[in-house]
Amino acid sequence: MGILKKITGFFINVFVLAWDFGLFIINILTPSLKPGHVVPAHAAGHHLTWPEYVPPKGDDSRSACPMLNALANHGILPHDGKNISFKELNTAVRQTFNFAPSFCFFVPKFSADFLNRSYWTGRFDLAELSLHNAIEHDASLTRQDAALVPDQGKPDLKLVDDLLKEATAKMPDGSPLLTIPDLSRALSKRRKDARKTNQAYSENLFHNIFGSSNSSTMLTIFGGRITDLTPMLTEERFSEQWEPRVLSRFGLTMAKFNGTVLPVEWGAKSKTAEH
Ligand code: HEM
Ligand SMILES: *[C@@H]1O[C@H](CO)[C@@H](O)[C@H](O)[C@H]1NC(C)=O
Ligand SMILES: *[C@@H]1O[C@H](CO)[C@@H](O)[C@H](O)[C@H]1NC(C)=O
Ligand SMILES: *[C@@H]1O[C@H](CO)[C@@H](O)[C@H](O)[C@H]1NC(C)=O
Ligand SMILES: CC(=O)N[C@H]1CO[C@H](CO)[C@@H](O)[C@@H]1O
Repeated sequence: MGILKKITGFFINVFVLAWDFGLFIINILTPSLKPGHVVPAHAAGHHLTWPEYVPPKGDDSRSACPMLNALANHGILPHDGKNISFKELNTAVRQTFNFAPSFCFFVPKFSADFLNRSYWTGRFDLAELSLHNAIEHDASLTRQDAALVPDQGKPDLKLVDDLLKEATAKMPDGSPLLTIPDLSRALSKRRKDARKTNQAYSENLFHNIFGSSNSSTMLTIFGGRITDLTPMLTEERFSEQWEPRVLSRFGLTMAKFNGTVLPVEWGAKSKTAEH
């Protein structure tokens, strides 16, 4: 990478973190959104009605990310999952999941970088996001390792079932709820199992933290609700009347998110050490 690119990259990161922290503070100071009104007007899913779900077929492109696949399955991103701009990804993730704009810029920019494309003008197919050891990593909760199952575009229903069964808490209406310790336990089981079954298994702190971040969205954006996670993880579909459970006016910031991720990762670490 050119030195100029490195320097620009550094300033972009500093800017995004400062922007994110600003939004974190503004979220504390401003009133929350009302349940039922999280998805903005003119966006798909406003007033709790989602565009029709059509499962992927033929050579539709899908990624290792259940939530991005759901966007394509509901036609919020192109249904074939191809030729998507990074800017379009940013907007779709912000409006649909109520992630903060800082996050919605950061992750697509990170993806454009590892695909050697421009964030501003570049395009990608969903399957390209599954590049091994960029974001995609071993011991995921809904996918077998890439060395065992090269097509990362489909969930492994046995793994999903194992995960959903970990939920120990209950909603007031009695439906099951996934907690931080539940998720830590599930991650540490997956890591132990993947280590045993995959000759090419690799793990490092960077990917562990990303793994915990990616799965922690199940606790934040999905509020741990198994009734919403079940269609999302098995069919990559929004449940009827779904909306993000994060009510912050400017969305879920990376600063706030870290408050969930670190306890999950800490719990998974200590459980793996115990074995
Ligand atoms: C902003 C663009 C995004 C990109 C580029 C992206 C990319 C990815 C990739 C490549 C993976 C696979 C990681 C692995 O190997 O486990 C992944 C997993 C995951 N992502 Fe995303 N993602 C994005 C947004 C989101 C959003 C908005 C959510 C939730 C609302 C989400 C939730 C998840 C979850 C729960 C997993 C873990 C699945 C598993 O462990 O099997 N992602 N993401
Ligand atoms: C991708 O989309 C852009 C912009 O809409 C378009 O100009 C281009 O021709 C498309 N490429 C393919 C391969 O469809
Ligand atoms: C991006 O460029 C780097 C350095 O030239 C190269 O090692 C890497 O394989 C490229 N990645 C992709 C996805 O093409
Ligand atoms: C949150 O944690 C990630 C690592 O998961 C780190 O890169 C980032 O700087 C942290 N962000 C903030 C705002 O603390
Ligand atoms: C939604 C989410 O937390 N996605 C994370 C998945 O992992 C990548 C990189 O490995 C992070 O950049 C994303 O923030």
